[in-house]
Amino acid sequence: MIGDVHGCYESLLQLLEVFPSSAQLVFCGDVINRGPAIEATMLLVWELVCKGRAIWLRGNHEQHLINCLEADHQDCRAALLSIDTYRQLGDELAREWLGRLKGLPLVYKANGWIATHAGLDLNGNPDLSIRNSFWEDYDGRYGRVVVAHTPRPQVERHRHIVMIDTGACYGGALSAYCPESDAVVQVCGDHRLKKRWSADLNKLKEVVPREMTTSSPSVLAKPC
Ligand SMILES: [Mn+2]
Repeated sequence: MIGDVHGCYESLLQLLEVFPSSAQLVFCGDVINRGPAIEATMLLVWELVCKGRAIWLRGNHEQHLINCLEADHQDCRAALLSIDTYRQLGDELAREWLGRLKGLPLVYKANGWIATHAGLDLNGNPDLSIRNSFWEDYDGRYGRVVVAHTPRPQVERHRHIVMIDTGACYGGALSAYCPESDAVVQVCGDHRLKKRWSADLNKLKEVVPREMTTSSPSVLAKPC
């Protein structure tokens, strides 16, 4: 499982070097936007998908781009221009991606665990932007759920939920997590973006309710 890449192409290249070509990868959504090399990142991940090496789950950023590309009203032009991916790719290229983006699955189901971008609603359906209500209410009925979406200082396990987004595009790390072994592999995110977003990752410790049991899986390799 790989957390939000957000256009951090160089970091993704470094991370992929760690894995053998036989490794099955699942990108947990938000491959696009924010970072400096969005098209290169999309092409790299899509190549892995085409080779059968990776699953690219849909994140709220991919969903927003789909919605804006499909919208047929005056406001959509302004909305599109506010999207990094659209600005970097341009109109023609962005529209070429629409079919592929619409085909991205919302959830990946494995034996004993599932993955989706942000979490599940009360009916067990993927919700690409959900936060607190999922963290507080999820009772483990669908097994362990691996999510990204909310950056954390480290990969963290909260009862039945594992959060793997470590804010690569905010100057944090790009993390990969293996649900079978509980291992984490990390490389540095894009530190050039830290200033732009001025996010202090330590402040994120307060995002998740403190009463939830927290533990960090062991980090196997951290070439940062
Ligand atoms: Mn997200």
